[in-house]
Amino acid sequence: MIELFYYPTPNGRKISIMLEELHLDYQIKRIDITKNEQFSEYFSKISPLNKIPVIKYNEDVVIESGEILIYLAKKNNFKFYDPKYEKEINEWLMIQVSFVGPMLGQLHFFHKFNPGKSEFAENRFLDLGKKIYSYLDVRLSKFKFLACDDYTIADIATFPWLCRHEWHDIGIKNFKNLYRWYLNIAQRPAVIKGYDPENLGEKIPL
Ligand SMILES: N[C@@H](CCC(=O)N[C@@H](CS)C(=O)NCC(=O)O)C(=O)O
Repeated sequence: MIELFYYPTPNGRKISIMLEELHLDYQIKRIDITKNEQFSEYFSKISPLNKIPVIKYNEDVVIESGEILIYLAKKNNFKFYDPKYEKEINEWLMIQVSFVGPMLGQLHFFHKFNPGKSEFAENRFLDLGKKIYSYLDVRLSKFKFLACDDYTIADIATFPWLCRHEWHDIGIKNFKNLYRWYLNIAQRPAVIKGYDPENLGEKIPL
C-alpha cells in the first residue's frame, strides 16, 4: 500500500490525482501544514524540507511533486509519461515546478491572504499570474494538452494550480484555450476523485 503524506493544496492534489488516474491503492497520511505538523520530529525525518507531498512506496520514500509524478509514471509502464514526448513533458513539468507553482503560490500569499500588506508584491505577482495564464493559453492554442496532444504528468502537475483561479482574480474564462483545457481535465473521474481524496465535499471550481 502506498502512503501519501498530504494536505489539500495544489502540490498535494497533484499526487492524489495521479494515484487515482493510475487506479492505485493508497492511504492518506494527513500532515496539517496550518498546524505546523510538517515540522514534527516524525515528519522531519521523512521530508528534509518539511514539505508535502511525499510518498512511501514499498521501501522507497519519494519527495518533490515533480519527481513523485515521474517516479509513479515509470513504475506504471510510463503511463502519462510517453518516452516519445519525454523532452516536452519534462519541459512543461519543470515550468510548473519552477514557475507556475512558485509564482501563483506567492500570488496566494499576497493577493488572497495578505491584501494591503505590500502593493509592490501584490502587483508583481498579479502581473506574473497574468503572464502565466497567457503563456499557457498560447501553448494550448497549439496543442490539446501542455506537452503534446495527450494528457500527461505535465497537465496533472499544472491543473491543481489553476483550480485556484477564483483566488487569482485573473478571469480564466477569458483565456479560451486554457479554459477549454481546464474544463476537459476537470471532468475526468480520477481528477474529481483525486481533488478531494478525503471526501471532504470539496468541488473543483468551474
Ligand atoms: N517543490 C515542492 C513544493 C512543495 C510545497 O511547497 N508544499 C507546501 C504545501 S503546497 C508545504 O508543504 N508547505 C509547508 C512549508 O513549507 O512549511 C514540490 O513540488 O513538492
